[in-house]
Amino acid sequence: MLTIYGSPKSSAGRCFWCLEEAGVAYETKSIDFRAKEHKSEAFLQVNPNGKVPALLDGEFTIWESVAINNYIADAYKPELLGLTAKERGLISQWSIWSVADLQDPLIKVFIQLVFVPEPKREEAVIAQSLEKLPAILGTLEKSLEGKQYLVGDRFTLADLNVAFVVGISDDIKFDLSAYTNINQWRNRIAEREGTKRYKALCA
Ligand SMILES: N[C@@H](CCC(=O)N[C@@H](CS)C(=O)NCC(=O)O)C(=O)O
Repeated sequence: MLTIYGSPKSSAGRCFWCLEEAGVAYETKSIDFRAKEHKSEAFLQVNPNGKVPALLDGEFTIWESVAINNYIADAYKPELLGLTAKERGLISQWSIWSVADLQDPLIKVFIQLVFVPEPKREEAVIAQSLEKLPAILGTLEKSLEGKQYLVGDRFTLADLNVAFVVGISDDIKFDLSAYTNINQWRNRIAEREGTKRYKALCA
């Protein structure tokens, strides 16, 4: 039995989604941040960074959400990782891009709007981050031109990891209406049973 630490509404969300796509049985251990459980000796044994998510598979432990997804796919649904070296390379490219480039401005705005009380908000951080989004989202929009999915014309970890981060735009009410290809791709992904099961966990 697999054990995932964290909540579907955190960075761990992409791992819950991947577990649902892989169709593998798992149990959840939520971590009480207010009680500083993530910094407890017991949890630091699981993830020395004191962060969620982390995944246990028997005696095996892994942390860092994109790496966890690679592991889940590799172990339980390898086609999500790509069928050829070229597909696997491109899926890795998009997965890394989602956290290295796309996530940074979205998360900065999310933190300001959701966690920082209004009088203390750093409007400059919000403005600078929002300014970066059109170019980054433009890369995704162009890459999806004439395509159903990012790699190999079927749903893979590239779609899951990128769509998870694009989802932050809903939380910050960023208007995506001009991005036709991204919207069609998101609608396609939303129809998947794995996506529906994951979204139900967040409801
Ligand atoms: N790069 C890590 C980030 C994990 C992360 O920052 N998790 C947050 C929750 S969304 C956390 O546990 N924060 C606790 C802390 O930083 O003390 C991953 O993607 O797994």
